[in-house]
Amino acid sequence: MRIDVVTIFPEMFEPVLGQSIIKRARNKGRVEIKIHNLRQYTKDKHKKVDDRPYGGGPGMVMMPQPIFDAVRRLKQKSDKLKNKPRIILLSPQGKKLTQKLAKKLSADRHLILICGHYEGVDERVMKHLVTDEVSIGDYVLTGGELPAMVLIDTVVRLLPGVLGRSSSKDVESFEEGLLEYPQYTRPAEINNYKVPEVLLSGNHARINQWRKKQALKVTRKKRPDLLKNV
Ligand code: 9D3
Repeated sequence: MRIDVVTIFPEMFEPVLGQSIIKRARNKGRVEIKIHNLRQYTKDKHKKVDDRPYGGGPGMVMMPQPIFDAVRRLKQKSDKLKNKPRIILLSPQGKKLTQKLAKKLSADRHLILICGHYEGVDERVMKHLVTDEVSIGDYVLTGGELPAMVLIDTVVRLLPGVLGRSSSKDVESFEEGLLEYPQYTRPAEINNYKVPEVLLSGNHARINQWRKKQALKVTRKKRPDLLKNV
């Protein structure tokens, strides 16, 4: 998969996307991630990316020209591969990012992410360029950069060959709609707190039964809303 990000804060990305599983996925060639500075596509000497809203009112609006030009340039790479990129605007008005949406996005060849800012983006960008508007939840952030990184993180870990076998099973578990069962590691006792006896029993039928029951119990207690989907 190829992921292009268009942003006015390109420096925010490398410290996050250059770590851990995403770093490994990039090094293994499972994903190519490129960050593009929107200011490179401006045409005035001050590299202006925003302007005052027509009709008046507070705040600034992201100008359409640098965004159209940046995305036109990035689309050319997809045209050569004979596929249409998905052009995603990270926006508080978007469809909420869920595991289901992440799975759908992970099947694509090329994502172009546009990070919004200020009071908003010129409506013509949404109408004529963007194919998907995505939000990460109902709270107000300062821009689309953190949401873009969240989206990249959740999509990249779903790409073939990125996760090992052991961690891919939690993909299934969340999709079954339950939280994880409680986990323990050594020591078997700390500050008088003991690991549940069943886990030390070696009886895998009993252990599996216990874990299933615990997963239900934990879900009922912490996220009862999830049980409606099971
Ligand atoms: C002035 C009204 N604001 C809407 C509540 C405008 C506005 C606020 C914050 C416009 C952009 C932003 C910056 N946030 C994002 O670009 C954003 C976001 C978010 O704030 N929450 C959850 N998901 C996302 S995705 C992009």
